[in-house]
Amino acid sequence: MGNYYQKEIETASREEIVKIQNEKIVKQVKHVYENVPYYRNLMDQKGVTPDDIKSIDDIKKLPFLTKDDLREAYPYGLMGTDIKNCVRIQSTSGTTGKRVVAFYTQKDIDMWEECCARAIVAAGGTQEDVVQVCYGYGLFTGGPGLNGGSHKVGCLTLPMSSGNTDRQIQFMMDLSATILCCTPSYAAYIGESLAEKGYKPEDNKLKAGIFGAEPWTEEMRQNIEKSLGIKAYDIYGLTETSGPGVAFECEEQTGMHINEDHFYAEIIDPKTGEVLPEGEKGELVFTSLDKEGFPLLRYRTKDICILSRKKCSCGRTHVKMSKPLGRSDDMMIIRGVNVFPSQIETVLLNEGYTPNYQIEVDRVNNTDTFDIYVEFSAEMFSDKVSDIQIREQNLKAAMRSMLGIGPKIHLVAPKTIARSEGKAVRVIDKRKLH
Ligand code: DLL
Repeated sequence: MGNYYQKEIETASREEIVKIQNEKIVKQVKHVYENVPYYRNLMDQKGVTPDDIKSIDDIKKLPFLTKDDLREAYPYGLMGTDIKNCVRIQSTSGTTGKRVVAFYTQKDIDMWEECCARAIVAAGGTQEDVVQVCYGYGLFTGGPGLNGGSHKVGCLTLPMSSGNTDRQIQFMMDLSATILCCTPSYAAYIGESLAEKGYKPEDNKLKAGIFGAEPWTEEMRQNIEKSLGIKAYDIYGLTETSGPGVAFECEEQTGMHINEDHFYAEIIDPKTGEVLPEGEKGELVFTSLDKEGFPLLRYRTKDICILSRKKCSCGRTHVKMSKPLGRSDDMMIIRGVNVFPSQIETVLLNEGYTPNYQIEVDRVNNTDTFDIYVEFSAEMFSDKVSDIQIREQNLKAAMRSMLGIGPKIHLVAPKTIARSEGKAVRVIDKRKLH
């Protein structure tokens, strides 16, 4: 059993959690109905009134919200309270279409930061720690969320933001940072840069990392844990629900506990909208039970995952979500075959490559092309063209056996694929499919 930031609620019995959810949902639906005309319309169209919601089980009666609704209601249409009560805006990192803009009251910020504090304590954080936050600060929720959580725990916080890796490393080493917060791709890059500068994993004082905001595999976890000499924890969230900290990993590292006293999770069939039983794979839907500024009900995340109520050895009782296994919209269909970028990453790391790669999909003469650019490491370097060809063929075969489809592999020199300081752009899909 580890430490908890808010032990009573993090280890509450099922009955206690349901009781809290029952009370909060009744209040929240009434609040939204009275304050958010956009959602009131959706409820009216479905013939549901706040009186129909008597407990958390009644949530199924409510209409879903989607990203399209957010676009339509942009910017203020889903705000849950007057501007005068809100103190902060955050926004998505997305560049397509209109951005998602979320609003926070001071109470919302406190709740969000407490969720992040739970994640930091679950990763072993205490007042003794020096937390280096290199998620982006600004509109993106990563920096502000983990920064706030780190303050709540009482850690010495380094608000680095992303980028300038030499400076990150200098601060990390000079100030003996013990916990690193950033995207997993940036963590892998920092590990690689440390090695290049001649540091061994044991030369840094880091003990843990809290990595999220993009999909990453178990293989990537092992790669980061080894290169930095730490335990790497996953953290999940989205701007629409506040930001990081909606769910976080504990010492078991087998899924992320969802902060169920604030966020109610459902898994639905993305095609029919039907709620699926525990253990089934489907689209994750969140209801924020007590947010005031941006109180989304039944928001469809498009993240595909599985929920589990299996007892956790850490003592936390909140339901766990698997790593997102893809998005209902990131799955690529290449020559009729379903391909998830995470499968490609798994193969690359299993075959001893670095996590520096890019996937390119295009359509030429009505046929899909599928190319993977991956860096070979210095040890693999060979002047002999035939050596490189053999490596490319082997990797292609490994991909084919995982994916059922063989991509064209391009081994490229170390450092030729652009490094990411935030979310890595892994897939370039040039096909116009929509
Ligand atoms: O990425 C919030 C965040 C910041 C989470 C820092 C964790 C750490 P958005 O930019 O709105 O918010 O993107 C949300 O990113 O729907 C997922 O598809 C993806 N995502 C977030 N965390 C994870 C994760 C932030 N741990 C979208 N694993 C979500 C896989 C993740 N995907």
